[in-house]
Amino acid sequence: TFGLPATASADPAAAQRAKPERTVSDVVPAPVEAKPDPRADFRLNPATVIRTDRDGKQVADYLAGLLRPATGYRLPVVSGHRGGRPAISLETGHAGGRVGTEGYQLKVSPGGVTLKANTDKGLFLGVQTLRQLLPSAIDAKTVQHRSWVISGGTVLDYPRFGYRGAMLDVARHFFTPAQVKLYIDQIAQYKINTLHLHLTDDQGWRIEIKSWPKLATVGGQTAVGGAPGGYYTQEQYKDLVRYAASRHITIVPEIDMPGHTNAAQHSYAELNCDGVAVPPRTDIEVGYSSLCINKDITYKFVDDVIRELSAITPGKYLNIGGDEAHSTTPADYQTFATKVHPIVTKYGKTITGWHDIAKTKPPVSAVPQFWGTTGTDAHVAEAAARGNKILMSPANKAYLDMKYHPQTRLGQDWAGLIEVKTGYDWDPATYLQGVTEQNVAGVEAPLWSETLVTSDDIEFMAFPRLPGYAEIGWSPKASRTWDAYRLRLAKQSPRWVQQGIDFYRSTQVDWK
Ligand code: TNX
Repeated sequence: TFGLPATASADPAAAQRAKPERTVSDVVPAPVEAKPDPRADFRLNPATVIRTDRDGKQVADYLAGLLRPATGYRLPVVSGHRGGRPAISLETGHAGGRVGTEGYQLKVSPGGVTLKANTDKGLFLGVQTLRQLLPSAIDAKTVQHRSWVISGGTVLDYPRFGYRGAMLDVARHFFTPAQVKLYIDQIAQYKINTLHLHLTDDQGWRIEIKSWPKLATVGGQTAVGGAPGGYYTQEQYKDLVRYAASRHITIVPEIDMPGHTNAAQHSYAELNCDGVAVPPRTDIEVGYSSLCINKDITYKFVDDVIRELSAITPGKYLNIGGDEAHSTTPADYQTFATKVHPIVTKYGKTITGWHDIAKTKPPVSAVPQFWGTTGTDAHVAEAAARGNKILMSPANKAYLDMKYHPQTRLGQDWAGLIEVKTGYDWDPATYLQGVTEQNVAGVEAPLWSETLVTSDDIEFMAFPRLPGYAEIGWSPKASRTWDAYRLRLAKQSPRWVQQGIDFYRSTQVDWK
């Protein structure tokens, strides 16, 4: 064939050049403004460099780490101007007020790629967009001999809400630090910026507390259904926090109380009103346990736990649970809240908790997390009226542990079935009476783990729904429609295949 003219059909590289897998309009979450330009594609090549300034160095190294395995290119990270070589330039500062602290501006043209942001976090989030403009094969772990076209055009982007979260329940089943890191990488690509770790529950206590060592060594041994337990040492937790930070994700640790405390009450007899340790529980009942509200030792315990956890948690939020305290009387629940809220404040943290805490009139800085299933909740509406921001996780829309359909192998259905469209087609600023745009802190998608054992299980429930919650939290309301989203979502699936994500192939989406 040597010497034949290179027509479009005979030259696979040219065909790829003509048709990138995705354009700048196909990104998830949908950018605020995206203008595709098919004549402006940029082709990565062995001479490409990644150019950046001091503040962009970490993100540049991260980007190089993403692009090197599949391309096999050197992609050196350089500073300043190196004449002539085609570059991906990451620039911090002077990105304009409009993009704020998390936004970015991206320009892809034949001569190179320029990404500008006011912060390194903005650069990191812009890099997630950039990744999606490359062929899915970019996520392969070994060198692929092919061309690497980045779709041409411009993007101007910033988030609708500051809090875009995922929650992982590591208490019902324990997930190792490596498993949590894998999930962090999976959610980071959709611009999720918060990972809430549900660290304690009836079936297990998962964080080392040095002043109460048996919480971990005894309370950490159990899990649902007799599965092996486990816990994070403080060193392991700090390492997780650091890893998350490298993906610009903040960890919010949760200590659930005064209910969901059986593991603690099993570990220490003195936490029980009658001074007798309770037996361990590995079933999935809720609402039977309570700390002893009228004992001083209870508040010594809470103080110690919050002090130690605050010291290893750089993020501002600490979640104190508060849900389903059916074995605590309303008066005791209020007493407990009145004593515990100042402890959190004393250690410099801002309270989050399930929306049950709204009825205790927490400080206005506190962020109740709405997990109800109907559009009215008087206590939450009153909290919003007092000035509390609300984190939206309505269980019939945003619970990643709900089944997709009656036959889904994993998950529960108490809040309903959540197919991909149901999970996407709602808005956090209109779901709840009395809670409008300015009252909303953001969106979080909780993944409870009663039925989940492996990382495949996590992936099957989180994908394809999680990108939808990321988009609800990030993209302007006006640019979100199910009909357009399902097409963009479909184009994500080849990436998940490359990444080894075991996702649910919903029939609502025509997967690529
Ligand atoms: C309710 S939602 C709970 C959890 C369960 C979950 C299962 C909430 C704040 N509490 O204890 O794991 O349902 O879907």
